[in-house]
Amino acid sequence: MRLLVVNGPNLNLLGKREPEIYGSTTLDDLQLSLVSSFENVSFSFVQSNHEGELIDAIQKAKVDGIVLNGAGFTHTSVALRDAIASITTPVVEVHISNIAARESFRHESITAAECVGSIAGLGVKGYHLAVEYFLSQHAG
Ligand code: CA2
Repeated sequence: MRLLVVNGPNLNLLGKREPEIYGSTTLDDLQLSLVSSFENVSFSFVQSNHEGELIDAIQKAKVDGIVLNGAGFTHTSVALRDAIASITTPVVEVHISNIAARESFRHESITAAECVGSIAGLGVKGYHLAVEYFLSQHAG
């Protein structure tokens, strides 16, 4: 199965700043861990600080599922939501931190309603759990 993992703005800093919120795993560590944990999955990875690049990646994806951490755009971007709504590929939203337990402006996800489901607050393990979900669906 083919999965695209999309990470939004500032997640290139994962593991390098604010470890008390986001942990010490870097984005490279996370991507390598996914590849080595799921040998039967063909992964592609996109990280961008630019809304349009995230939208292009979602529109162009030829995969069986998308794991999306839209980061700050989760709470602001109608355009990102529209991109998710425009495709038939299922999207699982992941947040490393528990957005419900943080500042009120993080409580609303504009994108979540267009996703099949969301995982938040379980650290980078959430990405692995999202992949497990897709694998369970793929198995029928
Ligand atoms: O918890 C998450 O995964 C978030 O999507 C992360 C976003 C935040 O705006 C969302 O509310 C929740 C922020 C990503 C910034 O990532 C950093 C990682 C390390 C150091 C600094 C920023």
